[in-house]
Amino acid sequence: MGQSMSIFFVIFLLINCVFSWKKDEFRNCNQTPFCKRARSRKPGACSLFATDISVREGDLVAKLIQSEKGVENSENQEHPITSKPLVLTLSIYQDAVLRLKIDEDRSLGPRKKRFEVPDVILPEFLEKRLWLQRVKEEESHDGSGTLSIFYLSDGYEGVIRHDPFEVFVRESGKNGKKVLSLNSNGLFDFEQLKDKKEENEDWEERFRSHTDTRPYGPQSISFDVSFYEADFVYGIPEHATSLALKPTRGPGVEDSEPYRLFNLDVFEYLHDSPFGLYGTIPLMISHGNSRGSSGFFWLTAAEMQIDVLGPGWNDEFSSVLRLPSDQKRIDTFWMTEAGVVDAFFFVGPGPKDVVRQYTGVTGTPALPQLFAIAYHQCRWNYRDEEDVYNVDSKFDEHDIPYDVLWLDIEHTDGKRYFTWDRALFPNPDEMQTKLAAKGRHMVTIVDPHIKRDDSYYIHKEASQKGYYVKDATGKDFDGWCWSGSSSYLDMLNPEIRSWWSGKFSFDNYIGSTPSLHIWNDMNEPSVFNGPEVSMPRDALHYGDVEHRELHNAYGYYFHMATSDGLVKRMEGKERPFVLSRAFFPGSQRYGAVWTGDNTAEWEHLRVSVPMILTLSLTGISFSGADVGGFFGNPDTELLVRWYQLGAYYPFFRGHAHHDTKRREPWLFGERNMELMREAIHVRYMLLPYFYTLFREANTSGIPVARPLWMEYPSDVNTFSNDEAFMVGDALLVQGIYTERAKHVPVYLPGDQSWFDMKTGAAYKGGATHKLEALEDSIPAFQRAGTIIPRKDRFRRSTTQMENDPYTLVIALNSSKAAVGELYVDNGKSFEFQQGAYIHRRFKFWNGKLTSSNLAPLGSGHNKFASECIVERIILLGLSPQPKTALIEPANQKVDIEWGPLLLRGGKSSSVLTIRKPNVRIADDWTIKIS
Ligand code: NBV
Repeated sequence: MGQSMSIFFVIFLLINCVFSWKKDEFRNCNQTPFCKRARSRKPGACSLFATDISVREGDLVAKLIQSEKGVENSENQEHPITSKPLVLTLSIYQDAVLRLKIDEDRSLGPRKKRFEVPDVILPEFLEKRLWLQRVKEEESHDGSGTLSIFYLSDGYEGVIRHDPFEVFVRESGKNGKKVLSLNSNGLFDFEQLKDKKEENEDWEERFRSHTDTRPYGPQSISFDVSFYEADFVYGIPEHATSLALKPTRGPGVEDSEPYRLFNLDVFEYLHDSPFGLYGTIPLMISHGNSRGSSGFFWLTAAEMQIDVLGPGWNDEFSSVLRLPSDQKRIDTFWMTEAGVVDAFFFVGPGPKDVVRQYTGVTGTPALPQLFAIAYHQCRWNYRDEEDVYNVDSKFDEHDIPYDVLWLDIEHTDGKRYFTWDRALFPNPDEMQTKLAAKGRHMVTIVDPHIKRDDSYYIHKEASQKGYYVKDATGKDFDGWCWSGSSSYLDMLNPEIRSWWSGKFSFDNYIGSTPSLHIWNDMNEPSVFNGPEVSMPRDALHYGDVEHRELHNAYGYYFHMATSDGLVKRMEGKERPFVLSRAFFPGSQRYGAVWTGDNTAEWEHLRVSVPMILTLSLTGISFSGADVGGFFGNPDTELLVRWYQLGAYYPFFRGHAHHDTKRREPWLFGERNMELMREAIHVRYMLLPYFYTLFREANTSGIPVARPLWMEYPSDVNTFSNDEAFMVGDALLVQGIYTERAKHVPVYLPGDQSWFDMKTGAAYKGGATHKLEALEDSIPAFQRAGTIIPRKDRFRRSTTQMENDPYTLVIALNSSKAAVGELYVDNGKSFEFQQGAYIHRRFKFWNGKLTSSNLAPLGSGHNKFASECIVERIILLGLSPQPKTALIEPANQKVDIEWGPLLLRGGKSSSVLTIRKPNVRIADDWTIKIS
């Protein structure tokens, strides 16, 4: 490292270590020209009308033209509107999805095509397009003019109002209620690309010491979207804030920033802020008691800012706007710097329907390998091989299972990824092999900044091949990051992605073995000396795409190429595991994400839940937060509570900054270690249930961790509850977020009972219970009417649990019935896609527990075999005490036991335990209790 470089680093680190979140480093809306302009627009300002409406090749096509009044009005303004028409296209798809595109009319010759994000929408989705047959015209009943109406699905129709134009979905029929609409408040604006004719501020923008050129002038788009019958809106990660989004404008809202969607590496982020963090998903979901849910998704990769408009925000304009007064609604305002309108309307009507509709467009989450959903141990940094062996053996010594040990940036030779610091890690393959012998895996970090060092093979090849992102002058973009002077691969280019993925082959990545997986950090991308710690907006990508158009998708492409690399190196035989910090719609297909650099504070523990639930709602099911908090030293109680909560995160990893004290579970005394071990044990015990849920997410998009209202959509008490969450449909978990808590209130929804997971004690649904806060666990309840499969024997890692027997926990509802599922495959390969799995349905009804097949019969099935048996069945909520249990039809008798499950917090109940029925999970069977 050169001297100047070292000085730069020291200064950078000092600045970052001394201060927390540096507000001034990041732009607010006022400092962001497109956001400032858009926010100053008044409702009703849009004077575009739809004309030339026709059906072309199964789509509705129209022109949007500026009315004469609109052109006149705008001439006196700072940015007069161009009067060139825009082209609007509406397409309909199966499952009631309406897609709206609006772009410039290319036949009128703008010199550049605006960027449309490729590689996100599934090809299968495009095949679901329906041929729009007929458009009928009618006069609206509320006097708002002519409407063109078309069939969307049974129950819904799409509508375009002509003047001023508005697009909406409504329930079928003349007076059908609106579900979602765009431009009802007349805020639509579309800045068309321009050629530089005169000198003015259009051609560049400045922030602090940075100037970004704007060769095409301002090119932003903004519009309002309304969600009808909505009580709350959710989604649009990533922000550290509540699950139900708070209004950012309107009466009573002081000076709030809009929710910003701009992938940024934010140092020490705050725990309650609309500020943009590492990833972006422009999907908003509404939910309300009267109708249910709907969703709106805008596919653009440019910076976006979204206002949630509080009630009464547009009161003074109500006479200009023709909004239905008989329907409650939430208005929102979407602004983006560039791109096109490519928006999707999802009608729901249930929350799960919206998630299914959205993941139908962008893909369902990949099914991870089994090891990846177990516990991960990370730290910046495990120093050397000795440290690794030591940590690994301590887990065994203390009987704590773990599956993956992680190596952060210091394991490399000078932050040259794919290399090893050979002084610290002389035998990386041997190290991995030794861990693999215990069934454990390792993860190394691979960041996108490539050290500009001619002796580094990746850089040498990349620069020779011209694979780097270019700066505005056409030279390789050069920025500072961990590796010093660095360049960034242009991951938009498929050829470069393919080259990159080849770098993970065992021949290329020396010292890697099949048990090594990958962590992508800093892929926003983070550039220490760039504007807002990222890349200049005028940097250039493949196909002359400006970075401003692509920014939010950069990390997505990097994640994609890395994940493809792991698939390739194993010749398609194993599922990849790649954790990414940046994300975008579709990231769920490539691996897990985590919530970045949180802090060891109680409020960060609390906000981890809404952050994970928001990701879950927007397709990213496999996510977690750093357990313990990345920055700072958690006190022991906080650390223990974090393990107890983290055990239920879909992605469960302990991680810490290098300046923090070591915090492996055995460093806090016997009792605290026991508590952390117990928390990790709970996760291992529940792995069969979690894995079944990951498979459900993989087939349907329905996430593993769910807001309560996803399971109880008509219970208003759940709508803004983001302290508790569901794991699947059977488990409710309530975190404890305060120090030395004596009591914890837990709201249990529904009219059925809930059973304390530890004691089996029953609690009434539809009530808030004030529970004693116990040291040994956080409250977790099984819903009556469900069956949870578990594996209760503790091993070193998941691999060693493969042949272990199962426990089934049956929680009976008031009809003395329950159902549940179990999904099992080899936990590793893609063969499940050809049907190599076991999928069972368990049903308890009328005193009988039956196991039946849920997998489709036919080719490929039965290719996965398992000898695993059920060794124990626990029945909660049974009375009176039964006398016998018989396996039918042979009527073979099995041992039963009646007694308390466990005494805790003064409550316990008697449960029935059926011992050693030893029926195989792969078989059909019935056990009768009487
Ligand atoms: O690679 C070092 C860290 C990593 O441990 C952390 O998890 C990332 O979010 N990384 C950020 C860069 C430095 C952060 C101060």
